Amino acid sequence: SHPEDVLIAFDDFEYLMMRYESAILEVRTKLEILNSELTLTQDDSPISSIHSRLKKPASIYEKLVRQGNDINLRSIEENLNDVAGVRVICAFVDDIYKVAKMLVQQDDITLIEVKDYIKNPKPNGYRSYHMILEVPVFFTHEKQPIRVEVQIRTVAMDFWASLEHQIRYKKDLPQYKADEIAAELKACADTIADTDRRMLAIREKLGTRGDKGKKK
Ligand code: 0O2
Repeated sequence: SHPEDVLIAFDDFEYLMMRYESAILEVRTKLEILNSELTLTQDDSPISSIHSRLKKPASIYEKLVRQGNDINLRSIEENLNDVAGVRVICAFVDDIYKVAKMLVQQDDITLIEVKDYIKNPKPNGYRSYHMILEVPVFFTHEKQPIRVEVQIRTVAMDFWASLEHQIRYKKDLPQYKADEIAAELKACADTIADTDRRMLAIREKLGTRGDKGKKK
């Protein structure tokens, strides 16, 4: 038996997960629609890809324990903002802010929290734009607001975050080695951020992504 089995044993656990999965679908659809329209009105797609995941019971359990919160369904809804997670990969840094703005300005979306790790990178070099949103989902008998964590980053930021995430799990290193690797990773993150800036400057110089005049 696993510790998270206590969660799965709750009557409505599956139902709660279905609701988070539905909220993921709603947000994904909104993003796909924005991308379709922007692809028509501009030269290129601002969104390269969209990924989503439902947090696994073991991770939900572990996070509630780590936070010192109760282990029950209400506690999940009240204390976890990232059970439903959507990751949006953009081509250029300015696309991130464009997509975020267009999503948040939709009148059924409630913005709960923003963490801009692009303007304020984490000390380890992590960059990404995080938002906690609440999106209403219509079920058979009611409409419910559901929380979704949306992470928006460039292809380059995503490349760094994926590799850093892999490396982080290899922990049994002597301290001096760990420090050395952390410094290397930070340097790579800064190089990548610089490359993102230069790619954006190139695009601006070319003047591509022009308005095709179809915008309202
Ligand atoms: P997973 O597997 O992606 O779900 P918390 O969520 O409580 O740990 P906080 O401050 O509430 O922290 O959330 P934050 O920092 O806005 O976002 C946390 C998520 O962002 C992480 O989820 C990662 O997906 C990503 N993230 C944050 N910092 C880093 C980092 O330094 N490196 C990488 N690779 N990803 C990061 P989880 O829950 O850790 O994992």
